[in-house]
Amino acid sequence: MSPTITAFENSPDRGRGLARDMRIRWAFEEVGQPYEVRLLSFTAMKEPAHLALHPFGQIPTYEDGDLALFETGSIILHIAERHAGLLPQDANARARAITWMFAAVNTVEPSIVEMGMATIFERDQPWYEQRLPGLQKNVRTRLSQLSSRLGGADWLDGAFSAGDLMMATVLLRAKATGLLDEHPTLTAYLARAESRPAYKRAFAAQLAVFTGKV
Ligand code: GTB
Repeated sequence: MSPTITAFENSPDRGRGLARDMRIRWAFEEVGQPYEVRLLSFTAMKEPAHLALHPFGQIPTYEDGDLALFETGSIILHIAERHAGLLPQDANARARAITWMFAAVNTVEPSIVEMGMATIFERDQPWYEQRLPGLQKNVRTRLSQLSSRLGGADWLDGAFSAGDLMMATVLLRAKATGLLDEHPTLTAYLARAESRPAYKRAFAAQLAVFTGKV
């Protein structure tokens, strides 16, 4: 039996790569592991059956035999540790790749998500225009720092790794804020990631949920 993940039955972006099941789909495609997808409505995500898998009532989850996981970082690390292709063999390089996974979700993603959420949910608030510059500044700081570190390299630390996979999916959300365009190094990095055949297969599979074209 292939592992099963959960995903949105109705995603706000209509399957264009922003919902976090994209990360898991991409990781599976990179390592050549087939997978099943169970689609959930927003109502079903908050019901006991799903809460037993995911305490916060979110997607994605991962089930394989008697193992159930939530949190994309944990799921991708699990996949990367069991299959070749997403983490280097060398112990130090492996530790650095895992560090980039954490940096993506812990250090770069929060300001991007905060700004994205404010743009969607707080746009009509009287204080939104005052708050926006601070939110943008926080995103710009992280993107500048990341761009400086990447410099002229193709990937964050040697060959493409789970760290790049995670960072690229975070940058997809930054692209939606419009601020990524200020950093040609990062737009080129993201384009490199998006041109990977595994990414394209994952993107097509997520989109197919909404277009019906497999
Ligand atoms: N830290 C968790 C992880 O990494 O797994 C975060 C999981 C998470 O945020 N899941 C979101 C969710 O289930 C979907 S990905 N939200 C519903 C809820 O909390 O009730 C976030 C997301 C969804 C859709 C878009 N979009 O369409 O633009 C962008 C981001």
